[in-house]
Amino acid sequence: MEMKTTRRSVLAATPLAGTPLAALATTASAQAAPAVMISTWDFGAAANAAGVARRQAGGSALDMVEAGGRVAEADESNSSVGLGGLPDRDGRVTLDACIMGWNGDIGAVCALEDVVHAVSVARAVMEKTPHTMLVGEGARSFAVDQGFPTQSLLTPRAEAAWRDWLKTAEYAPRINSENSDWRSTPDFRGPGGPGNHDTIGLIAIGADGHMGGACTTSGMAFKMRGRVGDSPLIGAGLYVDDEVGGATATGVGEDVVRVAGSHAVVEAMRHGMDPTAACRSVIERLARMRGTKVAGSQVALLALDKQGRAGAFALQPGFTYAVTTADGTTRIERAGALFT
Ligand code: SD4
Repeated sequence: MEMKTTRRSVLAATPLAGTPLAALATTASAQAAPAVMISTWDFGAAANAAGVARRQAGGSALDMVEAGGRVAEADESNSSVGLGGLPDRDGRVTLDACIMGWNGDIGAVCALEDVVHAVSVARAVMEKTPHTMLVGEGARSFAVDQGFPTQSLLTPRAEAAWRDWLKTAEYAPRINSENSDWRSTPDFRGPGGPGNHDTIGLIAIGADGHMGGACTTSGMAFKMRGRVGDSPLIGAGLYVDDEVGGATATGVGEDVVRVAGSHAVVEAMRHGMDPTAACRSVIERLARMRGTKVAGSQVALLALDKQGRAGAFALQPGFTYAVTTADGTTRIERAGALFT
């Protein structure tokens, strides 16, 4: 089935008079046709297309999110997932990923090197080992044993960006930097451009009605060697509960971990909030906890409930996400934000 993508700015950041923290509410997603797949950023449209194609062939939610994650991982122009991801300070690309099924099956890899499809390695950890997470050299050895091909993940463009970064070697994550930071051509600037990619988190409802999710990333650009963010951590970068729904996160992983962001969103939905309200409640909790320490950080949370309602909320404006229905129609939505 042909995939249709339409752009719809559902939310716009509007300051509330006299309020330093301007928050937005959304009802648009709740009124839309039920979604079967959501993923972070505009780039999620291509991932969702691959995922929903799997669903239309009878695939499970795990099949959908793995297929979607692989699209992002294989895309060299994507600077924060898989091949072409920006490296750590030592110039090494290290991948974090996790996957979670409807029945609590989980698998994850951290600091995986030389293997493009970290999400598939995470799935193999889940399905073929007695464990839930493998890291570093152990993760790489396992992947090789499983037949995953190896290659350098550092593309010439990512290496050039790293060498440029080394001139100042300042480490200060910038808001939504993955959308525009190091890309030099106009095509890579701003939401909606073909280079508008980021860490990808995906939640899906499979042909069998069960839910699943995945998250895959090369992590924060120029991170310290050995640093692990939220993305491979079940409960932080991803959580799925088949009775309720699933959630995923993007942005500064350290801040997502502090509030166990994705799990907190799912629990808020369990207690009756719709996905947007649930995401907003956790963003507000983070802001209360950290105050000015998160004033310059981006954290975005994205959720899909069991009814197919999608929603998101972020600390800062600029977070977009892709929502796809069973017929393959995708819309890009813009999340509300706490700060303006
Ligand atoms: C991390 N959350 O490693 C990831 C990075 C990310 O957009 O999402 N960047 O902290």
